[in-house]
Amino acid sequence: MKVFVTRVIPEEGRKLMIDAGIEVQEWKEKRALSKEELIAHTRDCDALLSVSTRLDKDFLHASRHLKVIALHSVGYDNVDVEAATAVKIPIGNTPGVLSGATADTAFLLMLATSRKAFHMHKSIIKGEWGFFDPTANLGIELRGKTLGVFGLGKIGLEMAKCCIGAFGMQVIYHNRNRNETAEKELNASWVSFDELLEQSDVLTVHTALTPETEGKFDRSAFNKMKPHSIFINTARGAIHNEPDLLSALLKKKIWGAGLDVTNPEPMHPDHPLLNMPNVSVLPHIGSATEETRAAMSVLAARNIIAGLKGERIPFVVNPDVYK
Ligand code: 8YV
Repeated sequence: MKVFVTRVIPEEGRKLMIDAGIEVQEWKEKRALSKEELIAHTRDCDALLSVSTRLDKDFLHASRHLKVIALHSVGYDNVDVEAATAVKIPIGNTPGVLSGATADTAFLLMLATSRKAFHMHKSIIKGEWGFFDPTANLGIELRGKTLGVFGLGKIGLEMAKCCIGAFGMQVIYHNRNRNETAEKELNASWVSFDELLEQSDVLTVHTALTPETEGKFDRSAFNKMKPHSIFINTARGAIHNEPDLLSALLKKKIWGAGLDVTNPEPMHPDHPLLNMPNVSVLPHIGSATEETRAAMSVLAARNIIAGLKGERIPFVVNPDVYK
């Protein structure tokens, strides 16, 4: 049995597959594969372990011989899941193990933005640490403020816990369905989307990218937010409209923004958001810790091993494939 892996992954996951008797063929070049290359490389493989690779209908139809596809991510917006189900390929993801690391990144962006930390660091490098002015470089404080979570699932819950523990923030959230565990554990209140926009001092996005959430944070949403609010997105860049975000910041409709995800990725190095004092941008490193990436590779490997044994994969995103 042979698996094609679209990037070099942590040793933990690779070893698990090798120990299970699977031949592991990794794509070692530092560039993404084209669709044609991906089809060609998976042609003689039984499984695919996919890292940040678009798997569209054409690819899935051309690769219907695959017994399983494991993603090295919790998000599966990169995959045409309906097409995978139609050709009976189970798709697996890596839920849970990256919640802490991703929430840490959201917290880091919130705090860095509130104190203009990225901008201040750049100003030292530019030789601008000069005369002390008590009215300059002022940030805003987070103690006792309201955290609004858009998509209170595992990651949102971790972020909310950090914000309560560090700053005693009140938590409000908007989900399609109420999260009663979070309501009990965090004393969080469900609010409508408009109320979330109007009441949050920090609004943090932790939802999946779906047709319903795509472009959700646009001009009309930013216009409803508080002028002193901070917008944080560590989920997917396509959930916010980037030109509308830029314009909301320039027009002071909101105070600041922290992004680990942009639209498109990578963000262009000349993008104006990168030079705004109240904006912090990171290059999609939410899950990038040694511990989390190792754990993700292990879950992905477990999906591959089960799929190749003909068993139900443990973290399936399209359970209909087993009907
Ligand atoms: C992944 C992510 O590491 O898991 C996700 O959904 O966004 C990331 O943390 C990245 O997409 C690479 O697979």
